[in-house]
Amino acid sequence: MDQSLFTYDIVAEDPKTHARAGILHTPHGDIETPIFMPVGTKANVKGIPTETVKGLGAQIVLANTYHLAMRPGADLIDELGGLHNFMNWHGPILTDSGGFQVFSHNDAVKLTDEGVRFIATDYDGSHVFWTPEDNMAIAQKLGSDICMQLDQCPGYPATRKYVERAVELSSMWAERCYKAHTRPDQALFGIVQGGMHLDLRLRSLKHLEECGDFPGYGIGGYSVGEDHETMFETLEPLVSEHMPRQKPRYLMGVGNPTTLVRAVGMGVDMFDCVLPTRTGRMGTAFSSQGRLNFRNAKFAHDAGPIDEKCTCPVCTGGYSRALIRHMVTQKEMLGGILLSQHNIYFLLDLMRRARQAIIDGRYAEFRDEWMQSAGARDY
Ligand code: PRF
Ligand code: ZN
Repeated sequence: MDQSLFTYDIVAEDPKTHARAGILHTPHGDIETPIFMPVGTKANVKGIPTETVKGLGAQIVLANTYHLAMRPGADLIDELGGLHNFMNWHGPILTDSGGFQVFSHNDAVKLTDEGVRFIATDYDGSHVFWTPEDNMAIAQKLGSDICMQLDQCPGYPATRKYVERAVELSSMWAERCYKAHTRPDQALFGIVQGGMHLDLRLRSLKHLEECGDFPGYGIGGYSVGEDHETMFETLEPLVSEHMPRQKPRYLMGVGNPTTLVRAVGMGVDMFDCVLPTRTGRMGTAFSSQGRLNFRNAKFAHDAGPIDEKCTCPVCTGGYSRALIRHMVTQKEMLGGILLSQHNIYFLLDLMRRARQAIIDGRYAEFRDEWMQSAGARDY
C-alpha cells in the first residue's frame, strides 16, 4: 500500500547517544519528534478543551478504536465527518487498536487465531467478537492519521510460552491488518511484542518486516508491571541496534519523565500515556523537584506556582499552590483540570527541550543533567 503521505525525515542524530530528532509528515500536519502524545481515549483529553490542548503545544493526540467503536460507534463518527471533526481536533490523531484496553481489564477474553472474543464490561456487557479485519474497518471509518494493528499485550510476569504465543498471534494479526488496510491517507503501524525476551522481540520485529513496509512501529508490552531496569535490558538493544533507522518508533503507554529521557537516548521517537492526566485528576503534579502531591497540607499557605521553573499557562497564570491544594482537597474539578494541563505541558516541554538538545548535539549532557536533577528523583 502506498503510504507516501507519511514520510519520516530525520533532521539530527546525536553524536554520543542513539537519540534522533525527526519530522513525521501526516495529512493533518507535521509532528516534530521526539514527541509526547496526550491521550484522548474517548474523543477528548479528559477535562481539557482542544484549543487548550493545542495551546499547551500538543502536535498530535491519541484516541481509542475500541472505546469509540462501543460508544458512540464508528458509523456515527463517520456520519459526522470523521474523528477530526467529531473531536474538534484538526491536527494529527493516532488511534490505538484497543486490544490492550480490552485485554488488560478483562478476564472474559478469548483469543483465537481468528480474532478476539470479549465481553464489553466497560459498557453494556454485550458479547463482542472482533477480527483484525473488523478492527481495521473501524479504524478506517474513524479516519485517524495513524492507526495501530490489533495485537496481544501479555502482562508481567508471564511464562515464555505465553509470550511466544502472543508474538505468534500478534504477527498473524499484523499480516491480516496489513492486508485489510487500504486507506492511503492513514498510516498503519505494526507493533513489536515479545515481553522481556530479546529473542522474541527480534522474532516479532522480523515478522513485521517480512509482512510489508509499515511506515512506523509501535513497541508494545512494556510498562506492564516490570521494573524500569528490566524494561531497559531488552528495550535498549531492540531500539538502538535492531529497529530500522528510517522508521518512527513509538513506545506505547509510557509517560514517566525519566523513562522518556532515557528512552529517547536509545532512539525512541514517540510516547503516549494517561499518566499526566490521570495523576493530575488525583491531585499530583510533575515538577522539576519530582512529584508533588497536592493533598498535602504543606501547600496550604503556599502562594507560589506549581513549579517555579515551569512556563505553562497555569504556572505563569497566577494559580497558586494554595488554591490548587484547596481545589484538590475540596474535590473541585478545576484542580484536576489545571494539574492535567500542567502535567501535559511538562512532558511536551521536556520533549521539546530534548529535541533541541539532539539538534545541538548535546543530548548525552541533557540526559545526564536530568538524571542528576531533583526532578528525576521520584520517577
Ligand atoms: N499494545 C497496544 N496498546 C498499548 C500497549 C500494547 O502493548 C501498551 C503497553 N504498554 C500500552 N498501550 N495496542
Ligand atoms: Zn506548569
